[in-house]
Amino acid sequence: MSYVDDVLAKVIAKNPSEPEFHQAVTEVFDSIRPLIEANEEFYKKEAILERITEPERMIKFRVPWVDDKGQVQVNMGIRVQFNSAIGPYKGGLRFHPSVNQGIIKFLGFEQVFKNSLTGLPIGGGKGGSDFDPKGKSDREVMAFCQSFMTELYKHINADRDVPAGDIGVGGREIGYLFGQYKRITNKYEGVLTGKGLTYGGSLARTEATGYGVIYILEELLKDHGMDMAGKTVCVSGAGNVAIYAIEKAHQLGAKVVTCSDSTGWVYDPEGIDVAALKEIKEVKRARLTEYKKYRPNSEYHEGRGVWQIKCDLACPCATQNEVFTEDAKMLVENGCIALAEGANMPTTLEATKYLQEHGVHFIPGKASNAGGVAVSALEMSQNSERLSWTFEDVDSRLQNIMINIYHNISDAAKRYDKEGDYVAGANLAGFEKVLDAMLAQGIC
Ligand code: NDP
Ligand code: 2IT
Repeated sequence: MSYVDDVLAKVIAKNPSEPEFHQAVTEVFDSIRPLIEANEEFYKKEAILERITEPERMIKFRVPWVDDKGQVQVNMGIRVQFNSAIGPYKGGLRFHPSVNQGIIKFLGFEQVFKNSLTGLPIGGGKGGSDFDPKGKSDREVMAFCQSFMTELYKHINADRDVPAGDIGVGGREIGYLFGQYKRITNKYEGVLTGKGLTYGGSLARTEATGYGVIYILEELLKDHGMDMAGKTVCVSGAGNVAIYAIEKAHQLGAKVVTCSDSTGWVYDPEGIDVAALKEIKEVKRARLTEYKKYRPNSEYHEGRGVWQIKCDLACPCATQNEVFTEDAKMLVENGCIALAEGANMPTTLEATKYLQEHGVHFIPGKASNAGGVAVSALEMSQNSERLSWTFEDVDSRLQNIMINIYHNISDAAKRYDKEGDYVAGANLAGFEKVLDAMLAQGIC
C-alpha cells in the first residue's frame, strides 16, 4: 500500500464517527498524492501525513448557562488548534446543534490550507458548540457566550489563537465573547476578529467572505474570456456569506435568483432583493418565509431545491454537503459554467468529481471563501498597529488577495499536470507552504 493510502486508512480507523473529517482528508490526500509520491520515503520517515492530520491540541469543555426560565442548560464547547506552522491558530467558531468533534476537525483541517493560500501568516484552528442561538433571547445568548469564554480565554490570545465567526456566530456573539475576554484578562487586544467597528473591528470584514467568493469567480471568468455581467447565479444560504455574495454579484451586473435557509428556499426571477434579505436575516432574525411579503412575485418552497434552477454560476453558501450528485447533474444539464464554494465543503466528493468531469469550473471553498479569514488577518494587523484602514483600502487588499489565490491555485495545478483542476491546485499550493514551514521547524 502506498504511504498516502496507508495513512488515509489509519486516519479513518483512528477517528471513527468523523465522516466529515475523513471526507476532507481524502480530498486533500488525493490532491497531494503526486507531491508525496515524488519523494515518498522521505515524507514517510518524517511522518508528515500523520503529523498534518493530528491536531496540535484539542480542548473540549462544559458550558453551563442559565436560560430565561431559570433552568440550567449545559452545552459542549470545543476548540481545535490544528496547525501553527505558519502563524497563530486562526479560524471561526460555529454555534449550531449539529456541531461535534468531527465537524470541527474537518473545518480546522480545511482552515490550515485555506489560511496558507491567503499568503498571510496564520495557522489553522476552529471551534464551536452545539448551542443553538436560534430562538434564544439576547440575554440567553450573552449568558452562553460569557460561560463559553470563561473557559476558552485560557487557551487563546492575540499571538496564540484568534477565533472569529462562522455559522451562528456573528457580530452579536463576537461582541459578548470579546467583552467577557476583556473582563477576565483585563487586556484590550485583538483576540477575536469580526469585532464591531467601534471596538477594533475592520471595515469590510462583514462583507469579506461573500465579496471574496465573487472576486475569485470574476477572475476565473476573466481568465476564460468571460465576465460576471448578465450572468444568472444560484446562491444557497441566507446568512453572512450568502448575503454579501449576492450583493457583490449584483454590483458586478449579474442576477442572483435564489437563496435558502434551513427550512426552505426562495426563487426570485427578478433578482434577490438584498435590502429585504438583510432586514429579514440581519435585523429581524426571521425565516425566509417572510421574503414573499417584500417580493410578491417570488416563490417560496419548503425543503431544498435551489440547484434545480437554471443558472450560469452556482455559489453554495450554507453548510457542508449541500450539493449532491443529483444536484450536480441538474447544474450540468442546465449549462452551469462555474461553481465557487462559499461554504466549507458544501459539495460532496462524488458531486465535485461529476462537475469537474463535465467541464464545470470548480473552485473549492478553501480558495473561494478565503476572503473572510484573509480580512480577519488584516483586522489582526490593524489591531496590532492600533490603526483602522478605510473600507476602500481593505476591500482592494481583499480583491488582490483573491486574484492572487486564483492564479496561485491555477499555476499549482499546471505545475502538476492538472490544468484547470482547482481542487488539486488549492490543496497542493496550500500544502506546499505548510510543509516547508513544518520541515524547517523540525519534529514538532
Ligand atoms: P450564517 O450562520 O450567517 O448563515 C448560515 C446559513 O446557512 C443560514 O441561512 C442557515 O439557515 C443556513 N444553514 C446552516 N446550516 C444549515 C443546514 N444544516 N441546512 C441548511 N441550511 C443551513 O453562517 P455563515 O454565512 O457565516 O456561514 C455559511 C458557510 O460559510 C459555512 O459553511 C461557514 O463555515 C462558511 N464560511 C463562513 C465564513 C465567514 O466569514 N462567516 C468564512 C468562510 C466560510 P438557518 O438560518 O435556517 O439556520
Ligand atoms: O471558515 C472560515 O474561514 C471562517 N469562518 C472565518 C475564520 C476567520 O478567522 O475569520
